Formats: sequence, structure tokens, C-alpha cells
Amino acid sequence: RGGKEDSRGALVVLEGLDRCGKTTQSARLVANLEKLGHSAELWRFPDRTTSVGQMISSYLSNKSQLDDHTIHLLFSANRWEKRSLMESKLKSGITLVVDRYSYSGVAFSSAKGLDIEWCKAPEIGLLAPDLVAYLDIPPEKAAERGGYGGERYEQLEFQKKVGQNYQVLRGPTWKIIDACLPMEDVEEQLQEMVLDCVKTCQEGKPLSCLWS
Ligand code: 2DT
Repeated sequence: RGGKEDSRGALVVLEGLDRCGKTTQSARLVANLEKLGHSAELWRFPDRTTSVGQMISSYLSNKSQLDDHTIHLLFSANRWEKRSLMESKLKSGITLVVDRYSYSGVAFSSAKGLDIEWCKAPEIGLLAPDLVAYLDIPPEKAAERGGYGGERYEQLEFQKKVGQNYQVLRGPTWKIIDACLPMEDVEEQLQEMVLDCVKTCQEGKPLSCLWS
């Protein structure tokens, strides 16, 4: 138990409101892990490169309209289509740093008024992250950061609801980072917690599934 044969990469998810710095921090984290000799890849959801991802992308840029349930299931399908690749990468020892995951899926769709349990259901059986790093920022502060772009959901009132839903989803694998700190401090805190997690997974922590 815990032998070398069970060694694997860590599944690390970054979550937070729009403009909290997730994308910058995930890229820096992957670069830092690689510098320290770990193999790591940067992933993000939605993955807009697949055909499901293209439907999502068109919806987000307001080029198409979809029923709230339908788009929710597409976001979920977009994760399911990557599940087996995700598992094989982790088992081959690669740490995956994922910019948004099922928590975004539930927090955003339930902010539209969909039932939270309904939103969680299609995520059951996806791989559970070993660590969810939540970059915590008040929605007002996030809105000040260079403003939002033109995509759906990038509005203050909506982001406030999303923030409340994220709170409901918090669990034992979550670590909260104050995203208002200087970028370097966020980077350092994140790296420290991820290195810890990478070590535990190297030692053979078993993979588990949502919603555990
Ligand atoms: P980016 O701006 O990070 O590309 O996200 N979203 C994301 C959902 O509504 N459901 C999901 O499952 C995921 C992963 C969050 C695009 C937007 O899509 C939202 C912001």
C-alpha cells in the first residue's frame, strides 16, 4: 500500500469568480511545477477545442441561444469527453492543473435558478480533484479589475450569485486563497499547497470520484 506502483499525478482545480486571476495563476503554477522537476499540464474547462466545446463557445459569446438545462449538460459532457484522458495522464504521473471544473458548472447554472442537486447529478463519476484552490475575491473588486469582457455571465449581479453558490459547494478538499493579495503572494501560497498535494499523490493516494 502506498508503493511506487500507486504513484500518480495530482488533480488540482482552480476556481473563483471571473477576473479573480485563475488563468494567470494556473499558468504560473504549471511553469513553477515544471521548474521544480514535476511533470504538469495546464487544462481548462470549457475546453473549446472539441465539437461540444465549440457549441459552448458560441453560446458564451452570445452567437447562439440554448435552454439553461441544455447548456448545463453540454458543459458536463465537455468534462466527460476528457475523463479517460484525464485518468490516464494522472496515472502516468502527470499533475493536471485545471482552470475551472464541475464547481463552475454547478455554481453558474444554479445562479440562473436551476436546482443545485439537479446541477450536481451529471457530474457524478467524474474524477474528484485532490485539491480545489479557490481564489477568493469580492465581486465588486473583481469587477474593478479592468472590467468584464462581453461574454455571458460577466455581470456584477450574476457574479454575486455565483459567489454564494461556490460557498455552498466548499468541502474538505478546498483551500481558500485571498485573491486580493499581490500576485506573487497568491502564487507562493498556491505553490506551497500544491506541492504538498503532489507529494501525497506521489505516495499513492487513491483516485476518487465526485461528489466525494
Ligand atoms: P472562461 O471565461 O474561464 O473560459 O469560462 N462555466 C464554465 C459554466 O457556466 N459552466 C461550466 O461548467 C464551466 C466550466 C464560467 C467561461 C464561462 O463559462 C462558465 C465562465
